[in-house]
Amino acid sequence: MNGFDLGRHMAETGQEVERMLERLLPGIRGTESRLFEAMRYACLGGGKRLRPYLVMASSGLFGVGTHHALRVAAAIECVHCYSLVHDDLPAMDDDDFRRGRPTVHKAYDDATAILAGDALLTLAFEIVADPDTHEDPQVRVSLATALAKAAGAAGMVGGQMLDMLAEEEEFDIGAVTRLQRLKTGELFAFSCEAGAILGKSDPSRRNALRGYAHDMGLAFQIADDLLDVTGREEDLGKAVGKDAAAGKATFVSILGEERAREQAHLLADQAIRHLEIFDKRADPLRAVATFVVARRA
Ligand code: GRG
Repeated sequence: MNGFDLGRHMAETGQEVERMLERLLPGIRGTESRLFEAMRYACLGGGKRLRPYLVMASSGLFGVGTHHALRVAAAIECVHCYSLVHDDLPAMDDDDFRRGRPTVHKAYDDATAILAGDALLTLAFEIVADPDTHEDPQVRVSLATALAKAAGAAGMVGGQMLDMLAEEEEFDIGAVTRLQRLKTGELFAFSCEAGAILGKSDPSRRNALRGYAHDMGLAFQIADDLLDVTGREEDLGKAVGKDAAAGKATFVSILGEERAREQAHLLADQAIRHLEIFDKRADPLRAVATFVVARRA
């Protein structure tokens, strides 16, 4: 990975994704412009753009055209932003700050936040299904199916249900692992598989990317749990200490800080080993696995 500058690479990709989102999000006009404004507020000008970066990095392994990859990158960011908007609502995590500014329901109102989230989710599927995303309809169907599975009841939404239940029920390490695999891991898996789908790769490469994503996703989540305990609000742009206050079982509450940190590093190493079948074009993905456990935000 000699000389690979992940920070610069992510920042450049983030700008390209921002421009694509600018184009794909509805312009602020018409009587319902409040909705369009809230959608743009939710998506533009913030976040690490990690999922879009994974789409671009996995696409790089298969020689996928930048325009096609960027459209899928924008679609996954729309799904991610919808999930953050809904997660922040009073009926869920009830958060006032996200990405260093008021959450969408604080800047607008609850109903507008619900509608903006709904519209972002559906926009993601509109983007993926558009022929401009890929000329082959079979590829578009595969993308839509994989995205639906990752975002829906068998993926992120199911994981969010488990997350709500974790406030009332005792979750052991196995249950917390499953919760996180669904809640955050499946969107990471989609992001990594997207390049393989766009590039019509063989199943073994797609499976290797799925294995990478799951281990990297868990490492990311353990780091997230650690940041909830040790991080600073000004770095994270959101409240900290919420899991402990809600009495929620997390990797850190079960394993303790030290073992959780060790586990995160083990998972990051394991994630990198899934990439052995790829050449140096997989260096961006290798660097991401290292980054997610070292990050401060
Ligand atoms: C409401 C259907 C529904 C789902 C919500 C993903 C999720 C499910 C909620 C997010 C809550 C949360 C803080 C989860 C911890 C891990 C996580 C997804 C953090 C946010 O992702 P980052 O760090 O955020 O990639 P940025 O802002 O950088 O994009």
